[in-house]
Amino acid sequence: MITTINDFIQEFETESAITERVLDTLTDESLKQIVSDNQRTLGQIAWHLVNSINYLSYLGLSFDEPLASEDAPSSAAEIASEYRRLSQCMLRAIRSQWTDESLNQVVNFGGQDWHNGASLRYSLRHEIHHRGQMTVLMRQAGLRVPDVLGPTRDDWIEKGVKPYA
Ligand code: NI
Repeated sequence: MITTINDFIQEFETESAITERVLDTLTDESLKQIVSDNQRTLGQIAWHLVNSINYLSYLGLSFDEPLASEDAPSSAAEIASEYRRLSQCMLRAIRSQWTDESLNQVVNFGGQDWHNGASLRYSLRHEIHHRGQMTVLMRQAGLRVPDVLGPTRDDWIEKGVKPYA
């Protein structure tokens, strides 16, 4: 449960710096990498991560810029820049429209009651979940995965350290 706006902003900024590193590593070609036949592509998962920020606007926050589109762009640079735009939009909305008290309010969404604090926490976990899926597909697409929560295998090799299996 997130109980203060500041807690959320700090947590979001820590995570979004990592997400930006991951998104900035994508190439247009890599977006076509698929999980398996008839499953989502890396580009669709990346875009799902980005346009899920829209959901916070359905909880009563009003964004001062257009929401992210439904369809995934074919440009990796556009996905990364839309993530930055939407994130800033969402943070501006939270800072200007919610107080710590707002986090205790309950909003009915899709037939379920959601505490705003729980929704913010869910949005962080959702981003982390899909980011984890992305890094596997990025490896399969031949990209070098950036540091997410510690050095990568490539980082160890570069330092001359034998990576753990
Ligand atoms: Ni999802």
